[in-house]
Amino acid sequence: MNFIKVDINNYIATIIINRSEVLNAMNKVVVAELKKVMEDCEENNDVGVIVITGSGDKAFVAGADIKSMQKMSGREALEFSREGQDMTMVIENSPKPVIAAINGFALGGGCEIALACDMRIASENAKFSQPEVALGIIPGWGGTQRLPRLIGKGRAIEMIAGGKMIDAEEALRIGLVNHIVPQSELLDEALSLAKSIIKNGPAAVGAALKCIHKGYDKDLENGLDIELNAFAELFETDEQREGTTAFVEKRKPNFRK
Ligand code: CO8
Repeated sequence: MNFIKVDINNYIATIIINRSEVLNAMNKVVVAELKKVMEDCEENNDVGVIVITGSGDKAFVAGADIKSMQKMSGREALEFSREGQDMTMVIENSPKPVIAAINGFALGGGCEIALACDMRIASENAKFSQPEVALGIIPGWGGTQRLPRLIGKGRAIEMIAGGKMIDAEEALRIGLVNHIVPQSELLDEALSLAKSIIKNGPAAVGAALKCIHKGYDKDLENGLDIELNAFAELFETDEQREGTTAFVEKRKPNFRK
């Protein structure tokens, strides 16, 4: 890996997008590396929660690499957009919760990566924008789809058509991020959130994520069906037996043997 660093500790993988000389802007190589590292985390039993952040104290990700897009043909743009969308789908479909620790600019594709994560924590200096229209393009890694789902259509249109940059306080107010903390506390906050998840049953956490993601755009009846089946499936696992038995025996469950 040239542009991604990973640190795995106590079942938490911290993925750092590491191209700080261009504010962690992502070209095709960085996109492919982030996708690959996410897939590796999915396979790795030593990983239960994933934190994604940017290197340095200025940017999470300042977007797709504009220089690499300058001379792209329509066909090349389709390919780059698809690669980016595939990478965001791997993040969104991860059975292990993904926390974006947003340590500065989250612009364009950077905001779109954050949107694909399950939870977003921002440092006080974080800034958000979908500025693509100022470049004569549109969001191409899911922004037109995930942003309205998260903050509502009207606010998403304002951000995408206006391209205005908003600060962390505004992002919190409109539901784009879950928490704001001082930059020096950002990783600790993300790790503490991760730890609160790690102690729970991994299959149950994965099943809950799947129900929420798969059910989100369904009508209630179909959403409830997804929940019903996932609920029943957990009763075929050792995890359900360990969790309920630990309660009855008045001890802590041991889900990760
Ligand atoms: N791409 C390439 N290089 C970048 C990018 C970027 N997105 N962002 C910053 N850089 C580079 C700068 O060019 C500069 O490099 P150099 O020193 O060689 O000139 C270096 O990073 C530092 O940046 P600045 O000097 O500009 O730092 P400032 O503090 O003055 O400004 C900003 C910081 C406001 C973040 C500014 O750099 C900026 O506006 N960056 C561009 C932000 C942007 O427009 N992002 C959206 C890109 S489009 C996108 O993400 C589409 C995603 C979907 C793609 C679909 C595929 C087809």
